[in-house]
Amino acid sequence: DKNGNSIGTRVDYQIIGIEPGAGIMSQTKKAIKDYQLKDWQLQEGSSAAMAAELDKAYQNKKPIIVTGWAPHWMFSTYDLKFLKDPKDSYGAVEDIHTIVRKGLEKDAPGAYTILDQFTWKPADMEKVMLDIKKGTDPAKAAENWIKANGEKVGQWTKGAQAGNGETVNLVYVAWDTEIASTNVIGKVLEQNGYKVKLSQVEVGPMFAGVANGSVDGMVAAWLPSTHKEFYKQYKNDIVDLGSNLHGTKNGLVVPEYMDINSIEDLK
Ligand code: PBE
Repeated sequence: DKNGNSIGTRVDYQIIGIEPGAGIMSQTKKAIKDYQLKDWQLQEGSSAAMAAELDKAYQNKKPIIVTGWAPHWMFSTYDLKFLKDPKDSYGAVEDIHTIVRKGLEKDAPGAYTILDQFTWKPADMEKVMLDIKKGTDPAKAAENWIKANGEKVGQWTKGAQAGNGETVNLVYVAWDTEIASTNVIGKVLEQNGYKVKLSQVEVGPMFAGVANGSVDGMVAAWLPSTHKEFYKQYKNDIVDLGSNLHGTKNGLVVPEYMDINSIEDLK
């Protein structure tokens, strides 16, 4: 309803979004349709700007609605909740897949094996994300985690031929989840004889680069829903090495102190 105290009025009918190409942005547009939130607007921006706005609102106990995802450091930094999504606009719990270019297995078999064997848990990723959030340089945060998790890393490198200084080009988008994972796997490849180059790109070019072979791979494909359009477009030109993490979630996120619990409450 539109009376003065409605949640819409209090947040100016704004949902704070992130980069326009992100899957969570299309999912949110779908949610706006599915729940008939016709007065609402999805604000485009960046993951960093979204986090800054959330922080500002939270410090002032102001209402705010953001597009959010887990794993994320924000859940251990603030008391937050996902709004319930009974219409399933955001899909179910997902996996993050590792995807490499055709020919990598032949050109850099050790790197291929390590990328193929890379798998960890949401709690692992969260540790790295939180370290970065606290100000540690991403490469250093990756090193810290690797040092503390030798056994896990040993499973990824098991049986992998060492590199000979070949360059491995990895691409990623500046989402906090992907900054963490890409730095960790990049550092592991480096420690196994490869020269690693990390490039930050937009989500479309990330898939396109692996598909056209101009880069070697990425660990950032959220499937089956978030990136399904990209996956559909490029699936014949890429090598999908399967899940590197199970248990992600996308949705609308608000501070616990807000008195709404479901996307339906926005109507
Ligand atoms: N995210 C983080 C991405 C995938 C990784 C949820 C912001 C997206 O929406 O495309």
